[in-house]
Amino acid sequence: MTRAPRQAAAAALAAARRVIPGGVNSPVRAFGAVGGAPPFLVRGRGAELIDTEGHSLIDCVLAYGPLILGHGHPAVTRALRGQLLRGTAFGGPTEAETRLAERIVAAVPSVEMVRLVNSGTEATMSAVRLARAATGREKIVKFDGGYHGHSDGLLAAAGSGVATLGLPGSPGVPAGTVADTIVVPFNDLKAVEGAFEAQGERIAAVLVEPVAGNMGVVPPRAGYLAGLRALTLRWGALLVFDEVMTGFRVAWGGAQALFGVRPDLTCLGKVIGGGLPVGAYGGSRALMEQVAPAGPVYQAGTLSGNPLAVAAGLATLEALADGRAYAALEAAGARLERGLREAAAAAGIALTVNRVGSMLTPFFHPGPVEDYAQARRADRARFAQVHRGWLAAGVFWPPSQFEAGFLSTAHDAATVDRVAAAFATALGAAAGPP
Ligand code: HOZ
Repeated sequence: MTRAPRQAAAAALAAARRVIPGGVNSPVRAFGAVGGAPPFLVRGRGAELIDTEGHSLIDCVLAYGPLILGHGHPAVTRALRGQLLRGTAFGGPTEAETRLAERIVAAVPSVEMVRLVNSGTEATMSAVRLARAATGREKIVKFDGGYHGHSDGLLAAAGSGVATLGLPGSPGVPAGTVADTIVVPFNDLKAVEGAFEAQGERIAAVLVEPVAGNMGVVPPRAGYLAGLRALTLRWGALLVFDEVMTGFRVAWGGAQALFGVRPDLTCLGKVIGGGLPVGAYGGSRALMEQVAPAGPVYQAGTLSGNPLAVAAGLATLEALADGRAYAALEAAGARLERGLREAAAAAGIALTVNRVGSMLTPFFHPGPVEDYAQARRADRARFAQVHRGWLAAGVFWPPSQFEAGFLSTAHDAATVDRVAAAFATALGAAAGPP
């Protein structure tokens, strides 16, 4: 594929930087970890994105996960168009909110009631508040490299953009706020046991991405999630699954359906909004009825349950509900994993591909990659070099070692093979020292 020089993107980034911090509205998008300017995007269709320079890109970012059906899926577009004509915000309840909640309750094993919010960040911070209120305890256990949005208490040792920028945390977060956050390594039950032995009576909840997705994809070891369930039950703490990334992505019903472990609270986002801003948290009736106005735990939002977001989310879940999409997503993910492995083997480069269904991360590391410390040992200079080659060959992959790549139902076998072939080309070009 011959590609025009990326001058327009550089100019667009320079213009954006004059009025937006770093030129982007979410840090990873600035391409700081891989170099160069990000493509400025104009439109998407299926698995394809078009940038301002007219380049066609295979989209493996998919808005960082929401677009499980690809861009412009007819059912989602139809639902959005219909809702657009009826109104975009009402400040009062709609029946569609109940239908989306019913869908979520029917699908997610541990959820009996659910509250819609506007983002994953809101979902996790609200779930933490509820966990603290329900237990009367203050401390939260989270995992090194786990990312749960940008609320103060959860920015300790965080993944995603915090990891990408190599930040220890964030100025502006009061020391007292993170003092109640206990950070332990992911996939290490002994470390969690140690935290409970040290301060078990004070721990309100363990907050975990059941498949870590913000240190790159790191699946749970066999028995790990069940072990967290047993420990939290033993100590009277709540288990909170942050399924913002995995919910309706790795399986209908999320990671808790896939791994057969029921948390007390579940945070959702991304796929349940079909590409519009949304989040949700849910759990047992007894817990959720503590949320205002049913109970005293306050949480609110002007645009919560927004009709457009709900319409896109409902249309997306309806398209996924028969479960057939998950078989196709698994096949596409397995095909890409195989393609990446074969390309690396042919180039003689050590590669570990971590994957659960249609979310995956290549680490230039002999492996295993089972926690954030191991993810950090991957060769990020080579990742950056390959990322540049991938982009030059027409593949839009998340510009960070610590983000997940995604596939959608619009990524057919030929498209997946093009992503793998572009990876092989990029690897060949990057075979020398990075
Ligand atoms: N933290 C988000 C995904 N892990 C990044 C989203 C974005 O930059 O758009």
